[in-house]
Amino acid sequence: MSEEETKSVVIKDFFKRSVIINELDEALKLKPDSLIGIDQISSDKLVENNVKNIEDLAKLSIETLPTIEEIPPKILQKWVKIAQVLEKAIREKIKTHKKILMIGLDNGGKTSILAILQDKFSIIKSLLPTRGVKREKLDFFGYPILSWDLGGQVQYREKLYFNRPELFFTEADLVLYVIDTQDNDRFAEAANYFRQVLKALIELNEFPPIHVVLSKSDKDIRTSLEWQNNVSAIKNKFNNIVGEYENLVISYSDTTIYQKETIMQMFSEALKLVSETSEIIENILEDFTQTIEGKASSLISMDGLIFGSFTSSDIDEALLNNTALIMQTLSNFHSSIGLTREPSITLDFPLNGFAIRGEKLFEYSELKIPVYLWILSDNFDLLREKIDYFKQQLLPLINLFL
Ligand SMILES: Nc1nc2c(ncn2[C@@H]2O[C@H](COP(=O)(O)OP(=O)(O)OP(=O)(O)O)[C@@H](O)[C@H]2O)c(=O)[nH]1
Ligand SMILES: [Mg+2]
Repeated sequence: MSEEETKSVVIKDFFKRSVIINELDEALKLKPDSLIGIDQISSDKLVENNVKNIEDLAKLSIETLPTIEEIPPKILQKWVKIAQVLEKAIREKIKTHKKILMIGLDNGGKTSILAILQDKFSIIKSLLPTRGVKREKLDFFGYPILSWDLGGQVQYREKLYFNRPELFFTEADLVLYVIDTQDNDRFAEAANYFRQVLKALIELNEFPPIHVVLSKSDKDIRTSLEWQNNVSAIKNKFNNIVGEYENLVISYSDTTIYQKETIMQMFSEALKLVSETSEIIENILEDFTQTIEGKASSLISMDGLIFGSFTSSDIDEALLNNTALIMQTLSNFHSSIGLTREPSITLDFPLNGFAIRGEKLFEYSELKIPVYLWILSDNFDLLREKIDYFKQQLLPLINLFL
């Protein structure tokens, strides 16, 4: 399938099956109830209020939503966001790939992280310092990505990147700034480089989301006071730098190449910053969790990308996500020895009065990667009844995640 055709299919997934779309541009002129999740009565109410089609719906502003009788504001907000994503996708014909910049001092662990992400475990041992910039096209969880790994040795930092910043720092969709948490002698140097990168971006009028990767957070040292002090020192330094600029926010994740799941969680957090649809996915997960009276839910691909989570407690979220990632590793192992993949996986904690269950929802991208909806709950009675409704809403959003 050509990229154009793939995209039409992705967009058609937003519409009810009975709706026939010949030209994508016409799709925005359809009545609101041609979208999955909008019923006819609500659609008629929208039309009465001059929201005649999907284009009108996308034009509403989330901040100043009109009050429409019988449509709760939260629901209307969700529909507006979906209409906006759809409009953008149709108008832009979707950019073909996202560009991710990996930046940080030499020896920080950038190339190693990219290697682990691609399951290239055996090359780690023989990695050499990256010479200049290494560009690579990756199939990132089934999404096309271009990674730019900027070698951090001093000669490149001093003589290359800042002499021609427009060649390196433009059109990035995401910046991952990698810092070695074990190398406290170089925190000041790392912070200094970070400041230079920020300055270059701002001068170029580029404002990609920035995620700081606290690398080499190996399991055996994480409990040590020294490592914890190191992390606090890094966050202090970096937050101070960011504080000098208005409206600039950064987030952090810690990783170690010895636990692939830390790298998957870091990428999931970072990609959520880039995603157009992650916020809507999380709204839908909230609605779902409340509808089935669960404690937490997460949508995770079999290769470990966490599209979104909902919970009212961070402990429940950590419990659910970590359990789900390990159960998925187990399921992948079972599949590798020839067992059929189970559509539903459950782990029971009878003494604690709850269970964790993963339901396979669908497969996405040309790689046919299974996606599971994971739920932490003490009662799964409502799940069977409601799951199809949410599945239909989530699929198109996953296809447009990046
Ligand atoms: N203990 C530990 N060592 C790591 C980890 N990640 C990377 N390393 C080691 O750190 C060294 C440098 O890793 P690279 O990935 O080459 O670093 P880089 O940031 O790409 O360096 P440049 O290409 O010079 O900018 C290698 O010896 C890795 O094995 C980690 O999570 N824990
Ligand atoms: Mg490197």
